[in-house]
Amino acid sequence: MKALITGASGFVGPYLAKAVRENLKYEVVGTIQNHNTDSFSEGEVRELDIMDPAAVLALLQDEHPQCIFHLAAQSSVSKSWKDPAETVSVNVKGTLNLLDALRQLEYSPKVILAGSGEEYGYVRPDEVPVKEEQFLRPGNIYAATKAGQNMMATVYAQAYNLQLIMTRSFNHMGPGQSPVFVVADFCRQAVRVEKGLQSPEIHVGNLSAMRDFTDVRDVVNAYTALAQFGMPGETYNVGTGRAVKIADILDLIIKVSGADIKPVVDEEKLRPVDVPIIEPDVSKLYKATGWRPQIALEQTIADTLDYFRENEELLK
Ligand code: A2R
Repeated sequence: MKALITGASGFVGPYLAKAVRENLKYEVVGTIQNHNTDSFSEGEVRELDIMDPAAVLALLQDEHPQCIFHLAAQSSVSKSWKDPAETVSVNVKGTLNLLDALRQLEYSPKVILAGSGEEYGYVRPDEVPVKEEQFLRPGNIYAATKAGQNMMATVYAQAYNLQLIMTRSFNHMGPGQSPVFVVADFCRQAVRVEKGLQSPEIHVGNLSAMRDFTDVRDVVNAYTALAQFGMPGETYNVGTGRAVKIADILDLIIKVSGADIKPVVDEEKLRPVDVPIIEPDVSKLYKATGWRPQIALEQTIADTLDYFRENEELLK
């Protein structure tokens, strides 16, 4: 049995490949879009530009995977402000290319499409915890494209009887994540302080927002569980179900690091927080799969700090 992972060389892909081998016992084929075949080493590598519909169909016909995890995306909210056209192209047209290729196959593989908790956007405090039926009010182009992906996949699942399972995944964290994301950013700064590369201060933005953070190693186990037990045509929130204040995460990072660090508010990072709390209701995922997050926040932070300690080139 074979699983195909699109966008395999990103943050989630290598963890997912390992989980697929361990949990599902499938062999893994991962697609990369650059020519650097070293960028994915957890399985067989195929080059694929998701923007090329003929190439997507040819790859599926050639590999004949029983299961597909669609991760390929322009995944950065800030980049989606700077280059909305690219984000729409990859996330909407790229996903449509995959869906349309699936429609043309002579069999129907299970497909997990990675969506985002950002799709909910402006959530009122009385709407928390958000269920999958919640009205979507995306607040940025990335979120809008992921909401579009979800809607397109829902239509294709019904119209063509495809086995499409959609996620709305909340914040991920863990070793290997880019420091454009808050937990990796704070951990990197803490390690820079430890090594004397910056004054004993962590530059922070708004710390009052509450968000749900899940270790990437738990997230990928949820994806393999959905591949086994998820219902085609359905959407599942993926998260711990417990929002944490960013300020508390920072305190924990400082505690786990052990370095003497003071937070300093940086005007550049200080964005207004329109949505004070986003917390998902994850009971649908729990009931369908039995999945539960296993890794404590302290452990993720310790591992992420170690990752930056071991990769000094990332501290420059
Ligand atoms: O830009 P690259 O070469 O690193 O490749 C990225 C890939 N990708 C594409 N693949 C094929 N054709 C394209 N036109 C194309 N554009 C981008 O998608 C990268 O390897 C992958 C996305 O990885 P990350 O940005 O690291 O996302 P992450 O954190 O692994 O999230 C996985 C999924 C995404 O759909 C997120 O939106 C969702 O989970 O939360």
